[in-house]
Amino acid sequence: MKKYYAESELIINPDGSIFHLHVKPEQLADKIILVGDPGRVALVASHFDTKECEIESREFKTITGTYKGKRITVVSTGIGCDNIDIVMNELDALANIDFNTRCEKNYLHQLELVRIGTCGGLQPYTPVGTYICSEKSIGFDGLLNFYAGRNEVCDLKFEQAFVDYMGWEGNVCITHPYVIDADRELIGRIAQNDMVCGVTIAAGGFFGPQGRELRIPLADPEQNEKIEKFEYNDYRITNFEMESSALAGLARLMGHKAMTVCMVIANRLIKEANTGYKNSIDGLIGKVLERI
Ligand code: R1P
Ligand code: URA
Repeated sequence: MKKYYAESELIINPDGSIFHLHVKPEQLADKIILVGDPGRVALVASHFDTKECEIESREFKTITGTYKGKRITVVSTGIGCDNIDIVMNELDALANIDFNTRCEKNYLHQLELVRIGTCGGLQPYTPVGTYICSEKSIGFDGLLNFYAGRNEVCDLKFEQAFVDYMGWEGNVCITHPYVIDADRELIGRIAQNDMVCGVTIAAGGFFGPQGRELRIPLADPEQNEKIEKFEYNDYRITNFEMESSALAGLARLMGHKAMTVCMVIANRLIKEANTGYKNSIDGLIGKVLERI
């Protein structure tokens, strides 16, 4: 007996598109590039040879087209893992639920998702301009804790080692972090030998959760100093961004392949930032389009 998804659970617009993205099932490619900034969608699509659709709804801008014969959809997610919950569930529904019957399709339609983002570097070898692939993500965002199967897909030993090291056990103010791997094959294909692979902290905010203190003091004033020095099985934490954990975690639970690669725009150790990064991220976009 196939599960039926009621109108309140899977919201389909009168034109047959999915609720937030406004995309219809036939408009989605199997290869998907996710970006945070809606303005970055046009930059990715400027490389396309053809364009078949362009859709805009809230912070979600979508273009499907082709690059050197590959059909690719580029979607903006806006900022944060809450938006990744929406985007991943809606993309998965477009691929794996029949919108006419509101039931799951017979076979899994696997998607390949690469997020191209910006991040803050945490090591001396991750200066501004470095491309960092998130081999593992530590989710400070708590999203995956709401889904069954979370313990089966997460690296629980790494998780415990990190919580013990930070001294956060029993601290009810801080959400229990989850540790999740990106798709290994995808990482190998996209990173090749010109990107750094590391552990990314996906934070539930840009300021406090990333150890930035403006006028309000932090709950753990030593947070970033400890994070920069953390080591586990030869892994070091390389960068902060805000979506890679939710993307890798939901993709794993849904059966899709996903990873994140970010360009460093601020190095937190040496306190430098590049606000004019919008042109230089095009180099990273070019590499991902060639390798996806
Ligand atoms: C914060 O400035 C935003 O930048 C990073 C973070 O993950 C967060 O979304 O990624 P994007 O440049 O893709 O938005
Ligand atoms: N994006 C983040 O989330 N953090 C940074 O420091 C830079 C970009």
